[in-house]
Amino acid sequence: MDQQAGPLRQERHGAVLVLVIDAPPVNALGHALRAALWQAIEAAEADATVGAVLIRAAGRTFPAGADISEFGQPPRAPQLPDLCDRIEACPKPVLAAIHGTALGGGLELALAAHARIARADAMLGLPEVTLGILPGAGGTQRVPRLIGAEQALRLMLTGKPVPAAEALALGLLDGVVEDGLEVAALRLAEGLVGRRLTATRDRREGMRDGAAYQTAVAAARLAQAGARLPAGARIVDCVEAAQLLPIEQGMVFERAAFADLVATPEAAGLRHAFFAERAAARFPEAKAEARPVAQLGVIGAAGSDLALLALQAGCPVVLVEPNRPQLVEALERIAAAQETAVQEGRLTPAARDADWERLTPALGAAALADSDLVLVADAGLLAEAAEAAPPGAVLALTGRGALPDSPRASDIIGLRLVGGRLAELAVGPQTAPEAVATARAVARRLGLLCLRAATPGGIAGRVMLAGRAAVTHLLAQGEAPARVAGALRGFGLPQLAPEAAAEASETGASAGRIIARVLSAMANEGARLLERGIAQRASDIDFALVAGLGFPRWQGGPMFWADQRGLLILRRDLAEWGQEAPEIWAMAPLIADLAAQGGHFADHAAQAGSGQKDA
Ligand code: 3H9
Repeated sequence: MDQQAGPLRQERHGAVLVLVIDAPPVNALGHALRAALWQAIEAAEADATVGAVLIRAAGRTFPAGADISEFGQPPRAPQLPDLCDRIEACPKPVLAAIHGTALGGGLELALAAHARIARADAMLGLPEVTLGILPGAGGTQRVPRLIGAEQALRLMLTGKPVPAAEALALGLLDGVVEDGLEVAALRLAEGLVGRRLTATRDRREGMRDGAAYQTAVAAARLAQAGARLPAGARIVDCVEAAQLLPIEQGMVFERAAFADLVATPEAAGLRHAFFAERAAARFPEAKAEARPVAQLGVIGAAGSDLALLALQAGCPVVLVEPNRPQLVEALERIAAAQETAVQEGRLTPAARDADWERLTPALGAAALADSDLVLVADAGLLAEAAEAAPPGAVLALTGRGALPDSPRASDIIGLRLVGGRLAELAVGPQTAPEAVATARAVARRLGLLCLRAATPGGIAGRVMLAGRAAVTHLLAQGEAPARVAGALRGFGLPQLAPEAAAEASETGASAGRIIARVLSAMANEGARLLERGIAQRASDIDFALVAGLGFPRWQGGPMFWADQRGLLILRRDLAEWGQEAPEIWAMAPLIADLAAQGGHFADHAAQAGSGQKDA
């Protein structure tokens, strides 16, 4: 009989027990799922009628890893490494059938099974390093046993997933099917009934050439020398241990390294950045339908950078600038950027020529008659653009400031490019949800990450400016430029360092004091943006700084920094420094309110903070 309960479903097909993981959205291996898998394996082992076990997943993907939200909390048994060992020790063959993404702990689970089959479009990877940790469920020990040190280190140190075909060639998989994974996997499992397969821990394919293994470890160790984050070096140590130690000890070694890394502040910052990025993707307008955009208009020479992005994305672009010399300059800027791209091998001459064919320069706004979205890079030209663009076209202002009143207010939105990677979308009270959805779809098409702000927006820029003001104040008060620069470089914010300062990196008490001054100013400005409803959530501010302005990802962001330090401390500091320079440090009332409740910025959710992701 089939059973349906919780995150694991069980189905019987003759002698094959099929375990279907069903824990949306990404089948992360949280506690309830681990416990259910453990019990199911125990039961399968005890049940004489079960001859083989097949583990597969419902929904869009095989498990995408351990449940990241459980990190930083007390571990709950069964832990993932123990579950993997339990699966591997099952005397009946266990087969994993992979679709979607088998990442991190998900791939480690599959590697603990005795055989693996995947759909051709599946991706397999070990992205733990991007979270400041390492594969901690046996991955550092099992993967090199199968595929050797060089490839194992490539997977673990880059964190980049590989397609199923490559995983098959490497030796991570035993088979790949174009489609019909469920049926193919079941057939395979039926064929395995009664057989005893070699456990991954006992395999040696990747260990045959001991010298090559050592060479790969030595090269990776060299490459990690001086790395800012510790995870890479610990990964190398673990892969080396896989060769030097019996697997039981290798596992203990890995577990200790994982425990060390997961507790580092850098890993906490990277986890915060991971969830901040996903929270920022939740827009209240997620359900609104984006209008189709076949042609993009850009009005104002200052929009040449966006025009270039649009061309690179394959979009037909009309670039309007009424001032002829400025139009020529804008075209020259585009040509120069493309030339550099060609010289650096990022663009072929043929692709460059195709870009130019898609570009229509014009002096008059009338050329925008077929543009479905117009990027207005000069607010003075908005009225002309509004008149020329067809009804329903979205008008996206790329500059600073509030959105102007206009009969077309429902079509108007702010779209500010931050650091070449992030689009801040400033939504006005009258902006239609469809206009938001359209601007977002276009920004994504241009390869940009998106952040929703309420008008006038400018989240990342304002917070960075507050940090800059604090630096200027410290220097004016006589703080040595080299010391300020050293502290900022040490923290990972060289972009705020005074330019002429010497190349030093400062640590210790004085660095801590300088960082506290600068980051408090940034968090204080962030609090003002929250109070005014310009930012939806504190984590959006962190996301904007990390994604747009190079704030070090492992530091999480200024709001995270303040939360970690404690808002009571922030309040104390601001009360003192606000006397000295109120324009920088005068305390935002939100900080006093949250501190009085023992709260954190993370607890503060603006009304617009809900919403859903779109596709
Ligand atoms: C690990 O495995 C450690 C082990 O080696 C050792 C352990 C002892 N956990 O990204 P999306 C949520 S470390 C918890 O928007 P997509 C995410 O927050 C892990 N939650 O979807 C979001 O929630 P919400 C190694 C997770 O289709 C929702 O799922 N694995 C996890 O664009 C949808 O996510 C990784 O680092 C998780 N592991 O991309 C892989 N993953 O809707 C991390 C996702 O509430 N995940 N969520 O905002 C990914 O890279 C992408 O999610 C994936 C799908 C490519 C799978």
